[in-house]
Amino acid sequence: MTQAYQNYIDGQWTDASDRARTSNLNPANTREDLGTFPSATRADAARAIDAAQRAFPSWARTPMPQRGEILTRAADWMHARRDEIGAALTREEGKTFAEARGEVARGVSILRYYAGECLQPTGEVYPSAGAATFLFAERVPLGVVGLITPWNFPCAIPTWKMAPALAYGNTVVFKPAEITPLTAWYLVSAFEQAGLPPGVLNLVVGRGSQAGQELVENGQVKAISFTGSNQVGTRLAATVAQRGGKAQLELGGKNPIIILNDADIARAVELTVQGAMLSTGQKCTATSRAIVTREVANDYRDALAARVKQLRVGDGMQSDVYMGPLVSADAEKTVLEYIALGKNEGARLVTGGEKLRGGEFENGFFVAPTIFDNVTPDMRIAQEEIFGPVVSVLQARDIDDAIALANHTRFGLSASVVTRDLNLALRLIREIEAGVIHINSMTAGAEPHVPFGGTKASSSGLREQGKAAREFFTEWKTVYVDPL
Ligand code: UN1
Repeated sequence: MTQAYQNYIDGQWTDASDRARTSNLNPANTREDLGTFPSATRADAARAIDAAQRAFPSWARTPMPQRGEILTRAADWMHARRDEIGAALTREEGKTFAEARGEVARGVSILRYYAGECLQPTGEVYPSAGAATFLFAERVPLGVVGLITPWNFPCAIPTWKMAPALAYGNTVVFKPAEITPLTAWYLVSAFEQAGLPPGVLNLVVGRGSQAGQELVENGQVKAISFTGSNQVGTRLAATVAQRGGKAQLELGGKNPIIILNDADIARAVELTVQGAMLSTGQKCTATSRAIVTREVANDYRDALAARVKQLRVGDGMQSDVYMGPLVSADAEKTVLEYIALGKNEGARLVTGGEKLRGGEFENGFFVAPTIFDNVTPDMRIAQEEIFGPVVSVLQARDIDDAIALANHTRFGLSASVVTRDLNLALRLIREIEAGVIHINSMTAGAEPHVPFGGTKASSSGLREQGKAAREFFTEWKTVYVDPL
């Protein structure tokens, strides 16, 4: 018997009003069913919003240090179950257990960081033109916020939205991606076990077109934080803006690694492989373009191909596997279409390029790690987000050309530069259009206490994480106090 999971509304685990249920299948082996989940309707989401609205005044008045203690208890609960939650994450999303466990550990760090933020100043005192005036401005919560999160980081991304939202006094309706609801269930359970009052955090598992749409359109929801596709995100932001709400969007990327003449080729290859192939390339921060100066291009490409050919692909629960499956049949189809497109566009397939079949691959969505070279800047595989284990190698004439190529994209999330030359590194830090720059580390990765987000089409609205998150999840209240 597979377990039947429920939504969490107003402190109660509850079925959706529509009885339809969806099975949560393991992308490494679709014969494994991890349980059935409800499909929340708009009415269910509206009930969750009402509950969050009712819970708001008292949560906003709860002393911040007390809110912080609840975050700490949720962190402790997750930390104690990190192996169990990590395994659930691997089995529903596909990334390796080492990565999944690391992601749970990241979730724990994020909760602890925002527990600490609950003891930080909440405003500023200003000088006033009035001799006796006490003038201050305080950051106050917004009210009900909606969190719409993707499947690729089903623990870290919801946590980095939820932790600041709750710490700063908002109440939350959380709609995770419907294909990774089990990690979301653990996350909400952590807060339930930590003693979060009813209605402060509500979980609605369902489709974007139903539960998601209600969050976007319901006037009680003051802000939506969304991570996902550009197509959905920009539509969502327009609707939210029209009703006076606030939106924070984290969208796509086409992140380059730039390899300059002086780079250590072995290191450059390792950073490319980590950035491109971990999580099967399914990160908005994944490396998808390798821009390499002409003199070292052949050496780099050959070394990269040799390394990629060695990567062990398989079920992420096996300890020797480097790269798991794609998350779903749809994701696999999209990646295979891009590979076909790359060939048609005239790029040269160096390695990979096919679906892996038979044996351990038979019931999963496995695609071989893939490298293209002879990629030119306007090819669609050099411009569009593939979200899979595919790297396009582009040759640059010189450093100016490398910078121009790096910026020749509508995205601007992250970039990585491999060089020992400090002057060059400083120049690239200045000239590359990206929200996050790595010198000699991979394009992916985000520590909890620093701002995270992109420029150009990669993000819109205020940054996530660190102290920056406060700007999105609060607003100013300015107070003049005069004696009578
Ligand atoms: C990371 O690189 O570790 O959806 C985080 C994504 C990004 C988060 C990346 N918003 O992949």
